[in-house]
Amino acid sequence: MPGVRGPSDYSKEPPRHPSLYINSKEPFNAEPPRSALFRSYVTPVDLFYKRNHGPIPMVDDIESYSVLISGLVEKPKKLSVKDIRMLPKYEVTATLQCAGNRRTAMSKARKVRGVGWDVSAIGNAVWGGAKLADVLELVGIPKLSSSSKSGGKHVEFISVDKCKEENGGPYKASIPLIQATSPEADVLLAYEMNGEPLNRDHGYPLRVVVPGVIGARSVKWLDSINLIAEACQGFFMQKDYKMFPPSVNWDNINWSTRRPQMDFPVQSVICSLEDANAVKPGKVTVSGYAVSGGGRGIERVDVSFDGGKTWVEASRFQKFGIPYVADDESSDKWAWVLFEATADVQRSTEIVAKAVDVAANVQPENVEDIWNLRGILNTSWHRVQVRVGHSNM
Ligand SMILES: Nc1nc2c(c(=O)[nH]1)N[C@H]1C(S)=C(S)[C@@H](COP(=O)(O)O)O[C@H]1N2
Ligand SMILES: [Mo]
Repeated sequence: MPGVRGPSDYSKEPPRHPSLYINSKEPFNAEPPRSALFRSYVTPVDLFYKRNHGPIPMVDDIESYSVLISGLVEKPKKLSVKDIRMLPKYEVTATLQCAGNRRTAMSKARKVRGVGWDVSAIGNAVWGGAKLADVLELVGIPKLSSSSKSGGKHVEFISVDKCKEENGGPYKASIPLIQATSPEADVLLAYEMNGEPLNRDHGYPLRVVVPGVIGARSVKWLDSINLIAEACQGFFMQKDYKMFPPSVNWDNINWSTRRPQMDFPVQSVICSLEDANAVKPGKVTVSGYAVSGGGRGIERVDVSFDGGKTWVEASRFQKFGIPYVADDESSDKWAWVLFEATADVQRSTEIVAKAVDVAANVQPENVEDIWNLRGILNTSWHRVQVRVGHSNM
């Protein structure tokens, strides 16, 4: 494995920000406090959630690092970091969201299996790197191909981390070739995050970023790329990150009946309040994030200050001073929007948020209706309780 290797224990983990909430120490899974998310449109790297399945890989010698592209390609090739940096550089602002975001709330409805996450297994970053569509041209696959000449229809990304789900093998995932070779899909081999070289936690020296798709497909510490006829058969594609109906349990599950989850659905979360809060009577301003998969913009965010009986429309924004218009050229199509709404609150109540994307998809009202045994894609209306105290607060 040229240049990058996956350790077999946790003795060489990188330093991390002390304010992260740690959901699991080994492998390291952590998310920032809610307040870190709505404070800035671009999430600082040290506060960006970290989702791992094994010890963090290390680079001993960046000069010897290369990515091998092989499989069903006419011209297999090894690419060094230099080769990749020689391609045109793109900066894509994209929100990465773990499919397990808000799992803890789903497990309160009924038990689910998986790492518990509050609402911050999500972050928005400016990813810098080469487009995968340009990289694949170097091995003879033209733009907008759904099949290579030798029958490759999927692009598999293989890492070097040692994951117990893969019996000590590396993390891997794939996307369809048509998405990989479409310049519009903005799939990157990224070497920068927020203008700095990637750090170890987020995939140094090179990671895949698949905008609009659950985080699980954005493979970190890329070692090789494989052109294959069928989707990747790895654990994380076939035995995890699939959405099942509420009737499926661990006794009757048949993994092969479902497709690997790709795009995520419309989501919104209030980040300025915790699940339960005490406030003084008067004006309450709530803020948070809203995002949808597949590059669909956010058409509207509705906020209710009375448990969902009546709604006000929140204001939406991305970049300072530029009005957000869903699907307009001026907006970042792969990125979240932040929202804000204010109301006069005199009584204890439940505050609720729900977003609508440009395809008019709406978040489901209740978590029970979308419960699934792996606890993925909890996009139910986000609710927080506020207790209003009139004296001695
Ligand atoms: N090699 C590798 N890539 C990986 C993972 C992993 O464990 N190993 N986790 C995936 C999952 S489930 C998510 S949500 C994102 C998290 O990326 P981040 O840690 O940069 O936030 O990385 C994805 N890529
Ligand atoms: Mo994830």
